[in-house]
Amino acid sequence: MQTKTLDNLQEWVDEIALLTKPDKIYWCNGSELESEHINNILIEKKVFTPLKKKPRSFWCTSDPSDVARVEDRTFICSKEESDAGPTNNWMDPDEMKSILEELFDGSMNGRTMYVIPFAMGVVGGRNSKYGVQISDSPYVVASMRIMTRMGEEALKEIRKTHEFVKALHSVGAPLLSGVEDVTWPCNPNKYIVQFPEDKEIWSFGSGYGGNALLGKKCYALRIASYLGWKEGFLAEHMLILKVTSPDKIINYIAAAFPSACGKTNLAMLDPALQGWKVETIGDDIAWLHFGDDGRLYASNPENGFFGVAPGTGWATNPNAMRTIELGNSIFTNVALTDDGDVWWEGMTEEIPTHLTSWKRQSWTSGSSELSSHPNSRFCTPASQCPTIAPEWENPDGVPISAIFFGGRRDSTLPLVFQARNWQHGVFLGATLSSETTAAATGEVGVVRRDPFAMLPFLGYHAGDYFKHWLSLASVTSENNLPKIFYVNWFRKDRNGKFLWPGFSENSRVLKWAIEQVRGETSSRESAIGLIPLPGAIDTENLNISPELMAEVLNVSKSEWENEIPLIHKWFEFIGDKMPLELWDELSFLEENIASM
Ligand code: OXD
Ligand code: MN
Repeated sequence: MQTKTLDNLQEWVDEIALLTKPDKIYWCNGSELESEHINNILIEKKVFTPLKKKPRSFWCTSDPSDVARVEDRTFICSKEESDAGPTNNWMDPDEMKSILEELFDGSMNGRTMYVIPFAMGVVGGRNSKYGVQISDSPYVVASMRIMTRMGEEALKEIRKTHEFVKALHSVGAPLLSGVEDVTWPCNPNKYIVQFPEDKEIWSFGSGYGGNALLGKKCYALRIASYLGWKEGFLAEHMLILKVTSPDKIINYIAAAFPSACGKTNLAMLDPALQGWKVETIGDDIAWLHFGDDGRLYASNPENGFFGVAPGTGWATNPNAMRTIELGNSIFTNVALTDDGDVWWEGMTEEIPTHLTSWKRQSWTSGSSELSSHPNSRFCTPASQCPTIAPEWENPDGVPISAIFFGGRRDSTLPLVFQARNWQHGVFLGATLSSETTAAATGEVGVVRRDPFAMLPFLGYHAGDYFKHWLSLASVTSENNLPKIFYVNWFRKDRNGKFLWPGFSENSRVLKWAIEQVRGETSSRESAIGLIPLPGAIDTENLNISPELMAEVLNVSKSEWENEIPLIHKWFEFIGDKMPLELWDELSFLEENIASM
């Protein structure tokens, strides 16, 4: 006999089939055989080009208009507008559903509708959650198999738990009979819609990962952040790493940086410092739950990495390179080499003389165009990463001792500083700012507030979210909570040159933060928080002068005088729900800067 949930699932699948009118329905089981079958469909349709140089790996290019997340087409349709807040697009859920129903009507005509059961987190884990994505894209099926735990096991758990998020996706390109398909069907009219109270996602018109792999941003961040608010956990845009110091003490660190600001690189860091070891737990999303001991434990709900390709190379992230060398990967919008491998800007020092560009055009070195789109991606299994920590699938997660917030700022924010306490740390998260990147459509390089690096991923009102963060201090003692740090790898000198070398040298900042966590204090109070004392950051074997270190750690009165009005404006934009505690923090900062 079928359980109620299975009936509900079947009912939902029937209802969506009636609406979208596919030619066929296929339930995914996640097997190897199925994967081969899906890949063969994609090869036959010329969507996938198998790589000669990497096993079970494929080159793929999108429609040039469908290359990034579409934030202006992303909606949080809570019942009340005041629950979506000023940082989200909102529409009344009934009104939105009627628009979507019209768009989805017949949208899968001529295509196969895939039913994709998946788990976020390990199947059966205490904090894991489940979903079923319906999609008309075999590219989505192949990618979901890498990025989530997809198939039979997840379905069994859905039968047991009676809980799943309904995640509906269509590329919005019905295929008329006799008409030849394009390699990347999509629709210029895009909608990425979350209904948090109904635990539903409706995504229309795009095949790009952040818009179409619904377990990732739509579920594990937007829907899960709302669930976290209601259920008492956090769903965050954070990497998770494990650091082992030379004395074999282990610390776990979570770090929130906006999209395309180096989370994957930090998560797989090869430390420049002798005797230090970094291992990877996750590179993009962390769910944080309180353990029985009152500490925060982080787990990575994903199963793969969907990393930005350009800038990932043997010099900057050798562990990501080793991960993809093992194959089983999908490369989208990068360049194809003449001998059947992939290449992108920043992969190797030597630039190939000839490539096929992401636009499928012949490309020669010296060309004024980039060979790969700046937001081109590799999609690869996390288990293949040589630095993956053995506990990355620990269902209860790992205890976090420090949280880093950071962005891409060419001035004002020093290389690193520490919050005085939890409330101050929440202020640092709430005021996080960064220059925009190619991960979303729109202008690149514009400074914007990106609170907790969650601006595009908040499933509810930003003011309520800040309150939720503040409230954690009343659940446990301050001592149990992670210490909070703010980092900026991207500060530049007057000539526009980066002041800090970054990448493996960032291990020096990790070391200082861990010393702070361990109470081996080497900092001083400044107007903005605790700053490393001169010489406290280990610069051994690094060719950097004390003067340059002072510049990269400088707190400039005039730069902060320019910054404070921007924070003011931001808090006013959040409106009545902006917590008073954070206004107090701003006043304190203002007084501190004034008296510098
Ligand atoms: C991502 C993003 O793809 O943040 O991780 O856009
Ligand atoms: Mn991300």
